[in-house]
Amino acid sequence: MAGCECSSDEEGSGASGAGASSGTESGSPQGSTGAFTTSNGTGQGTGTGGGTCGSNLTGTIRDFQASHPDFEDFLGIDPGIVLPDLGPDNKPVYAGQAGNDTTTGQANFDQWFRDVSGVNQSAPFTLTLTPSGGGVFTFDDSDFFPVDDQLFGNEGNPHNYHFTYELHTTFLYSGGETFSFTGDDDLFTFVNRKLAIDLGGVHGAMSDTIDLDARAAELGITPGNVYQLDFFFAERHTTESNFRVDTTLVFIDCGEPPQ
Ligand SMILES: [Ca+2]
Ligand SMILES: [Ca+2]
Ligand SMILES: [Ca+2]
Repeated sequence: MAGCECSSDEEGSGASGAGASSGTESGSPQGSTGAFTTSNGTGQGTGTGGGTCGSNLTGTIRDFQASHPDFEDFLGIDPGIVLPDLGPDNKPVYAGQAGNDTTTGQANFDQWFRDVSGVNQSAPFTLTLTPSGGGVFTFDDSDFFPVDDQLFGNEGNPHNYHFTYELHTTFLYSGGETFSFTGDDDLFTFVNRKLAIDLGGVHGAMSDTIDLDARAAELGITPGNVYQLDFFFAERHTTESNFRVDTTLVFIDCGEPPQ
C-alpha cells in the first residue's frame, strides 16, 4: 500500500465525485449500545465498538483554503513531521522543517489543529462506526468530503478539499485490540500520548495498524486500564480523500470538539 509519489496525489480524476459523500454530519448519538462489558481478556467478541458512546465519536473538522502554504503545493510521503510524544495541550508537536519537506515551518503547522481566525474555520464532525464482523467496527468513506459547500466552500473544485480532522477519545484496553487506518493524506494517531501511527505526507491511500498487545510495552499500556486515543488527519491535496478506520477498541469517551 505504498503511497504514490508520482505526479499527482492520487490517481482518481476529479470527475468521479458523483457518489454522494455518505458520512455527513448526522451527529445524533443514536444507536447507543449502552454500558460496555469488560470481560477481561476477551476484548474481541465483546466489542461494542462504541462502549457507552454507541459508535459515534465526535471531533473537529478545520477547513483551510488551497492557498495555505502547507496545502496543495507538496507531494510525497513524509514521516517524522511530529514528535513521538503528544504535546501537553493534547496537540501534535512539530518536529521541525528539516527532513519534513511537505511542511513550511512551525507557525504554519501549528495552524493545522488549532482554530486560527482567518486561516481556518471549524465544525464538529461525528464518525459513526458500524459493525463489520468479527468484533470489528468500521468507518469507511473513499469519498471523504464532510464539508462540501460549507465553511470555506469548494473553491471551484468538485469538493471542499484541504481540511483537517481532530478527534480525542479514550478506550478500555482489555487485550487483543487493534486499530487500523487507511487513507490520505497525513494521519497521526497517538495511544497513551505516544505516536503509534505516522502516515505523514501528501500521498495516495496508505494503511497502518496498531496491534496494541504487540506494542504494549512501547506504548506503556496494560490491560484493564483506560487510555487516551488522539487522532489527527489532514486532507492536503486534490483529488481524492480516503478515510477508513477499522477497530476492535471499545471507546468509552465520545470525543468532543476541543476548545
Ligand atoms: Ca519527514
Ligand atoms: Ca477547504
Ligand atoms: Ca488527498
